[in-house]
Amino acid sequence: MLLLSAVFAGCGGGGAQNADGKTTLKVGFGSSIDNSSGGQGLKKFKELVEKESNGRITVELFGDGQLGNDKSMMEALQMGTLDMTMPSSSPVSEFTKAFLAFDLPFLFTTPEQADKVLDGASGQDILKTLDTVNIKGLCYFENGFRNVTNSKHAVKSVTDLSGLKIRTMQNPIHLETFKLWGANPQPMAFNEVFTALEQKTLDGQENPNTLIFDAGFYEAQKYLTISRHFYTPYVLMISRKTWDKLSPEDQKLIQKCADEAKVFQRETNRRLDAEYLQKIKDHGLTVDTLSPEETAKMKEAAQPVYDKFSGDIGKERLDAILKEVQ
Ligand code: TK8
Repeated sequence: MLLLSAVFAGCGGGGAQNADGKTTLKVGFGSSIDNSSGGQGLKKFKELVEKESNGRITVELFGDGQLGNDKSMMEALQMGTLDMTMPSSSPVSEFTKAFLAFDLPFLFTTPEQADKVLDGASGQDILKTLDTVNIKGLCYFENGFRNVTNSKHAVKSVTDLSGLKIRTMQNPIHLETFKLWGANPQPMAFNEVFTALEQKTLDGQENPNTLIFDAGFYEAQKYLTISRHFYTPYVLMISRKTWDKLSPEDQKLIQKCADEAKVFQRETNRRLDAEYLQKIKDHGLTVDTLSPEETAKMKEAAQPVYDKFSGDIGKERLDAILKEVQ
């Protein structure tokens, strides 16, 4: 048995130190490295780590879901066959339910509120639950406020969502919320969405402006509603197996570079959100902004999910977040 595990540990795992004392960290990501804000944040992380370690640690970035989707890359981290990834928080809830907190509709209205909760006690406590699934959570980057697009008609009120086939992430709160809004939600992995929109097996989807542009969804959609119905953080994470192989100094270095890259990435995302919205408009999509009255109606209609998932999130944890948001 001992012999067997020694053999397995030696084969193909990530983060192994080479004979010359150098370490390579392989990072997988679902969206593009060059154009998405998440990708640019990862590039900043790579640049910082390689500089601060004087080239002793190399970071290799693989974008566009080349190494899998959010869920399968997390599974690879658990097995130690991939070092790092950065899923949206929503699929992370399949591994630890505490992350469901961030899926609550209209939880945050400003990015500053999100920063406060994510970087504060509640966000850090939720990040720590990854310890229970063999993963070390480093920090939160920003995917952002999500908006609805579709190819059928303008969505200006919750009733306009009625019957629309909308792709959601594989997440029970997102699914339940869109059902409460009268839509026909279709959970699907990110890398399957473009084709489904193009082939009209879906009417619409929901994502931040940056990804609606970056993933080319605008090419298959006619209407965008600035609804900001969910806020999604990205969770930057590293395999526990990789983490445990690093020296305490290198662990510190990685954490510091992650925190620095986070600041850069959030700024970049907030800039690109407006820039890419303009590009989407330039492409001819009809853009509506949900009015405060309609936003209030949608929030009200979705209220049951707060109670329904409070047990999964943890009641104390949820109460603390709601207090921090106020
Ligand atoms: C890949 C996903 C994506 C997410 C989704 O990067 O699945 O809609 O918004 O960003 O994490």
